[in-house]
Amino acid sequence: MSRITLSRYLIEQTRSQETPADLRFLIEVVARACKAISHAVSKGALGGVLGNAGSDNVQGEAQKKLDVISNDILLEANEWGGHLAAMASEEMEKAYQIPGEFPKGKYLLLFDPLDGSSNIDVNVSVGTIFSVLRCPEGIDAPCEKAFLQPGVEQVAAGYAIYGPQTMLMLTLGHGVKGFTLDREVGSFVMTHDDIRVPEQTKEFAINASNQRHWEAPVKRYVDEMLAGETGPLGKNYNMRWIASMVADVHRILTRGGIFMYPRDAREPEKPGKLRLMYEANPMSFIIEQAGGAATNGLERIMDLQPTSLHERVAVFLGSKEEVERATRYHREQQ
Ligand code: P6P
Repeated sequence: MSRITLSRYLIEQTRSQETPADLRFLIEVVARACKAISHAVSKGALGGVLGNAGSDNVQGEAQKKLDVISNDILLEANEWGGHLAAMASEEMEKAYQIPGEFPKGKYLLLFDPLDGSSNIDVNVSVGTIFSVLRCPEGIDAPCEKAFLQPGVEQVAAGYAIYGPQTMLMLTLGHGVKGFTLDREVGSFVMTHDDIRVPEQTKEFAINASNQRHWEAPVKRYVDEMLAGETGPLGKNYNMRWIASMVADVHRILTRGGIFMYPRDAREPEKPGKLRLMYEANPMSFIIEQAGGAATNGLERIMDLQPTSLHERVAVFLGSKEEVERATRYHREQQ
């Protein structure tokens, strides 16, 4: 059987009128940028790209050299094509306007160029997360407000994971497809046609060192899983925490599980650590398209109305049965 490359998949989606040609072009450009990021990441110490850049991002976190390199790769790849109205990134405080010499398009692209970058220096999988929105009509220079759309408005979302394999997981709103990079040819080849998250699981992901800071529903839920088959859930659970959202979510997309980053008492004024617009929303879109669920403990993440570009959110996502249980415990606490 002939291989289905990302390009062939996108052309066939366009032919069936499900994917406009300029959205197809956008995805191909982002995929090409992810190949370049994969190449930069894989050099490691040999490429002089490890360590800190000597600057902080908008969250006040030290930027890694590869954070900045990855961000620049995505900006440079996307700014000239005429498919975007503007871009936004975890690494930039304000929206990035398309330079005047280039035509503008109708989409907004948001990304975390290198999620989990604290893991790079220890050679753990990292990734690029991206989300695509339509730019509201009649806006020539989209400022932050144009981006503030709920996750249900996304027309596409995906991530690249730079691990033992480089893979691109993509949804255009018609399920989730997985593509593996064939480095010999330089093409992403479809290796996972219709990915489904198992409704049930025995695996959870949370940073357990924060337990003393969690709210009561999270403590109850995790305690019940730790109680195993002798406890109220009647089964033994396993735990994984890679501290790279792309890697943890990829495992869950592949074999089920629940990923949790709850709000906690360390920063009570913040609803959580992860960012809504370019981490939680795209990952929620993918997980829901694969039959899973994603809430902030109380509400569906993709229904949340954003109020700022870099706002944070609590995240419970993955196997539907467990996300519903965690959410039920929060609602009972209300
Ligand atoms: P912690 C990486 O910095 C990140 O944003 C996500 O990729 C990851 O899930 C989370 O933070 C890890 O946070 O507090 O466990 O280091």
